[in-house]
Amino acid sequence: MSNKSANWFKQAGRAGNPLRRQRLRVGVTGLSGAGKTTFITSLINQLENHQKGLLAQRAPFDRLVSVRWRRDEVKQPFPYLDSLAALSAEPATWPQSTADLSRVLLDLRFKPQGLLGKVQGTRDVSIEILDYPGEWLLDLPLLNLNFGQWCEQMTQWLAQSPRAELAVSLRERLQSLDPQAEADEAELADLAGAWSAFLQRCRSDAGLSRNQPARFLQPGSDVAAQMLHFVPLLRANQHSEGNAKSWWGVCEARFNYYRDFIVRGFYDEHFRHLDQQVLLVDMLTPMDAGQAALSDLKGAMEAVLESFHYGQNGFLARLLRFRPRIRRLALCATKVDKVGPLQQRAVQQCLEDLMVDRLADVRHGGVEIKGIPLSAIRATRQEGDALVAGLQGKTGWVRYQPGDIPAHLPQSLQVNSPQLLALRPPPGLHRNEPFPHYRMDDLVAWLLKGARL
Ligand SMILES: Nc1nc2c(ncn2[C@@H]2O[C@H](COP(=O)(O)OP(=O)(O)OP(=O)(O)O)[C@@H](O)[C@H]2O)c(=O)[nH]1
Ligand SMILES: [Mg+2]
Repeated sequence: MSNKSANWFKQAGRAGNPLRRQRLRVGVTGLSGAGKTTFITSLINQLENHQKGLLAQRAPFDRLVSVRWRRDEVKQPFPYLDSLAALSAEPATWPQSTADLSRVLLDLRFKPQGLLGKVQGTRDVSIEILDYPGEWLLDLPLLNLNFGQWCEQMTQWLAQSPRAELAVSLRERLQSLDPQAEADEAELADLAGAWSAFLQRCRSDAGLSRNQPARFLQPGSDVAAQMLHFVPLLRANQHSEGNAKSWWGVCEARFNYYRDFIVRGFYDEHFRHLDQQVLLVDMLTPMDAGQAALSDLKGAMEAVLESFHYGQNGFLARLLRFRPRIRRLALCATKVDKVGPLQQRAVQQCLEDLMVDRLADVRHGGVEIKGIPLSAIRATRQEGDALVAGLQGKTGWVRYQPGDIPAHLPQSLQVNSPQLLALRPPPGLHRNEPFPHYRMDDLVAWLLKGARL
């Protein structure tokens, strides 16, 4: 990732009066399919239409004078218009899964409050957000591993169900490689392709979250294809060695490049300045896929959260210009419009149960955590006990009774999930009207609490 793009925050801050402008750097964190792009699209839409929807009725938005979504000065701007085009198509479709980084910059201007406020003039706040393919987050734990350790971890994972069955003959092929023997580039390229196909099966057939290296599934625009030609060597461990031409030498060099430039570059850009984080989690899909998917989600989220810096900045840390730490965290179960109103709280509770240990650590570090079950764009409407919605790719409507969600997640992670349907967005969405949602207003108000208005 280039320095040019890493500097976008700085460039963005120059417009307007930088002395009076506060910047909220919001980390929207979520695995692939968690709902980040839909959330960001809805966030821009709700703010652009702050005078009409639920926002208009609550503080501090009653003092919000104007909102501007900036795209010209921003490198790789968030494709807001593309998302809107998909959502307002006939029949409506969801925004595409994200293939590369993009950036959001929103300027908000608030009217002053009280007498003192009038003297001080208006208050300007910028909200800065990155959107990226959620898969990339799964690479963050690689920052703490060397190639040998990664090989050991993959050997362990491949020995267990369901990865063992999904790896099929690939595991045997990898086991037959002698790390010290001379590498064959053509075979390595073929094996890397087979590893990508295996990761794809893990994701789509078993609903697994931890699919590494993530760029094998979603390369992005900044990686040369050949740099992704490496695989774990199942006969290697952290004490292995080999010359530069051996399987070990070639794979280790590419792994190191991947870790030190690609993963580190993404980490630096995404996490450099965060001061608050919105953690989006789709709980319903893994609840539907079953126990293995839930425990993989738990492992993935815990590993991802390890990479963030939480808690207060001490005086010494500020003095020495250490990286700012996240002080506020919103934990959101997404897409809760798929279940009935009474179950929405239960989905959020199940998420908090799943993450209980890690949340306790984060809270202990002095971070304020707020749980908000969320639907960025509500696709269902309620009719009595039933929900009515349209199915993806179809016209017409279905009426259905979502099943029950347990009040708490069982220790065994064994749940009977509710009926989950692939819903399409609601009809009639337009840029100049606030999208129907569930608790986006609470979330936006929470975000703004991080600013001095
Ligand atoms: N019913 C409903 N479905 C949603 C909502 N938000 C997202 N979805 C569904 O979840 C899918 C994934 O949402 P995205 O916003 O693309 O997720 P993402 O986190 O950006 O995923 P990546 O780009 O792959 O990292 C969408 O295609 C929708 O099917 C919501 O508020 N309600
Ligand atoms: Mg996305």
